[in-house]
Amino acid sequence: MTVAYLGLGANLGDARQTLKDAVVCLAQQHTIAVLAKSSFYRTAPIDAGGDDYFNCVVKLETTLPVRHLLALCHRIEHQFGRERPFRNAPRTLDLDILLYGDHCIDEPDLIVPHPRLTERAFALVPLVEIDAAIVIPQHGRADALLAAVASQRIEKMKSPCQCPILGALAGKNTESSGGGCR
Ligand code: A4P
Ligand code: MG
Repeated sequence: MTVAYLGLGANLGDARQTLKDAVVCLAQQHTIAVLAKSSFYRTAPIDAGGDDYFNCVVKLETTLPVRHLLALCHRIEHQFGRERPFRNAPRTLDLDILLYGDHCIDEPDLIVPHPRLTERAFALVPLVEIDAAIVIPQHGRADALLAAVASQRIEKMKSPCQCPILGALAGKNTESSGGGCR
């Protein structure tokens, strides 16, 4: 079992509802146990256009090797209607592997820790919310990086995602979900 952190982002369609459904969808996977999720944050697009994003971070435990986890992320993005017309285009759902245990991977199609994690408030702030003392391999404590991204606009949503589903899904009972994988 490996503990991993996924960054979720969306700024097309009903982005907030999409994030809620995507968290449920992750929890419905038999290969994944969702351990924690951050609040939702409304964030200014960074290096991108379009509407404000909604972002959050999910902490999970998984039996999946990292490449299988990446493939699962791509599959779920596809289910949620993700298209890639150009780099950093607005998206219905983006799932990035921020951390996978303490692994450091540097391959053409997979870089972990995520290469831009340390530069982005929309990833760092929810990550630190979940695990205040988390260490990013090769970078040190995440909370020490927050000052450098303090100018990026990020607003914590007042009513965090109400997801009784995470408890309900302990037994992976998809019948009662009322959301989740599409
Ligand atoms: N890839 C390599 N490493 C990883 C990883 N750790 N996790 C590859 C996931 N994918 C990884 O990804 C492009 C390729 O990166 C994939 O083929 C995968 O094999 P993608 O999902 O098609 O596109 P992406 O996520 O837009 O790419 P990237 O480079 O991760 O973009 P960024 O840097 O994450 O920027 N502003 C706000 N406020 N909120 C956002 O969520 N997101 C972006 C995307 C820009 N600005 C944003 C936000
Ligand atoms: Mg991505």
